[in-house]
Amino acid sequence: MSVAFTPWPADVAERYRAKGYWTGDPLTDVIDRHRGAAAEATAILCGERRFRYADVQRLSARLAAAFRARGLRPGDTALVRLPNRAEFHLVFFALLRCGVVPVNALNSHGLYELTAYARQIEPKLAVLAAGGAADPLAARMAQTVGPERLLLLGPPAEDAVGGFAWADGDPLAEDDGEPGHAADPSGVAFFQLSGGSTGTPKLIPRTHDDYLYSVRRSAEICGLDGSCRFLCALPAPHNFTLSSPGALGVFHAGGAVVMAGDPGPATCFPLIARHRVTWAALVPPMLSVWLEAVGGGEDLSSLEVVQVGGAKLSPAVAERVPERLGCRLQQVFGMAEGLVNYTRLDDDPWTVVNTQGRPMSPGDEIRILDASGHPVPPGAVGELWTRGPYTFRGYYKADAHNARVFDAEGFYCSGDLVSLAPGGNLVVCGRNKDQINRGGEKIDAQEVEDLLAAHPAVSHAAVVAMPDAVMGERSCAFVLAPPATKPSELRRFLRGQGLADFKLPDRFVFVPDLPKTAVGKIDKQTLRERVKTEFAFMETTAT
Ligand code: OOB
Repeated sequence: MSVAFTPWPADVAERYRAKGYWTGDPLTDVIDRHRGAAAEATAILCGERRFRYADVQRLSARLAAAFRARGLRPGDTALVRLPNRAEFHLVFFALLRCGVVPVNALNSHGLYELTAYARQIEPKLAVLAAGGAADPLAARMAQTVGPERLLLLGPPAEDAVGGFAWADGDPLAEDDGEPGHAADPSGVAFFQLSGGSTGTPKLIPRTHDDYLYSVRRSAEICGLDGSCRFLCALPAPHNFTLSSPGALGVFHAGGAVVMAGDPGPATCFPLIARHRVTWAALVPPMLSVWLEAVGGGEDLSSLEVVQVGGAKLSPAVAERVPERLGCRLQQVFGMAEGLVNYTRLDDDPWTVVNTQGRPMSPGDEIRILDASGHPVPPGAVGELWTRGPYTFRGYYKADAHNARVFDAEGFYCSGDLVSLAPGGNLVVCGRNKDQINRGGEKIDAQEVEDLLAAHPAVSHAAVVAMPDAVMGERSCAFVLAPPATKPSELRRFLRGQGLADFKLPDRFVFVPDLPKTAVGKIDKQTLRERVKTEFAFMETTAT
């Protein structure tokens, strides 16, 4: 059994194999390739715990055995929501070993998002950090998969597997000694999460072949080797933190991943000093926080490269990195759907500061098109379309949406507005999708609008981006509701539905009417303009 997905056309797949992009190895190869003496090297540092490659192999095999003993089979799916701890990686590799295909939800996702994912994948297994007995998430997941298939992670234990327990109270099965499922490398390894713009969180099937290539190529571009110490401070499942080159790229290179519970300087600066961290990946608002915080006597001298991605970095902030942090900057413009662009480590300073880099693979194909589908002249702004050896060919179970965002040649419309700079580098200029990029965290406007509209006082809601000096963007909800309606009530209502906190509108504006386009749709462009003139760069105290 395997998970259904839209494959690349056979001739294209053949070409990717012939070019050596796809090697036919499973994604677990990033761990298992380290054998003998190399397996003694440190793979993960998490609090006071150190995991060698041999430990990650042994512990993930042990967890895989526990999954098999509970009846999980290749092609089954799993819903995972874990914090930034070593166990995230152990569970990920365990699932890959037994061919169980996970959705790795963000730790900030709530019951709403998890339920939406569960509806799509119908998981046979759920893995969560243990809440209290009354944790509604655990209760719902126990209903969905059964308590005997709900694995709860408790506080860190000496033996990492000892931190896990089945919700029915049974201990984990012993290792069965099975080598594990020989995954079909051309099949789906796991689902990445889409930022979304259509109201339903979309899932992105990623195959072993395509993802492993993106990891290998990223590690190569970044020149990683066994001396790399990578700070995993953004959410571990995010495509940036996981694969650009991320934890998987570092594992591939034989380096060490230092887990940080959050990306703030109070957590990260001591970890950098203690573990001599060489690489860190940040979103732009967090880079600004680091730049402000540095200078308090902390030792950041080990830092070689700080990567920044997920949202547009302003050149003024970019310029300050070498002097303030004493390291190089790399801009990363990527997407969970595939394509990742990097500025290269030997690029000239102008390129590193002013562009978001260029595609990582010679197999990446990009087109910058105007609204009628024609290529724009060099330097002009257009919509970015792409296809390539690690860019997916269709969202999971979303035929109607796929028909809109793919063209007949398999190019995917990213919804980003870009221009081409010298050297083939891209500059991100805006977006043509109904999304808010809140400091790298993507908010699907329609998702929040639909939930707001379910409130009895609300007849319509329109959520748009509001420029913000710190976050780049925050979210503003225009709501057609009686003036007596309170923002706090609407926030409580959204929270009550289990929506992730970062998606709660930062500002509510109550209006008697919403502007309409000629065809009668809500005119979001007018609302965006209104937000820009009325609230731009105001201190955003939530109202
Ligand atoms: C990364 O992935 P996602 O899936 O959370 O978000 C993708 C979208 C892009 O389409 C673009 O709109 C925006 O995030 N974005 C950027 C950017 N990096 C991503 N916009 C401007 N400048 C950048 N540097 O965010 C992601 C995945 C892999 C690596 C890095 C980021």
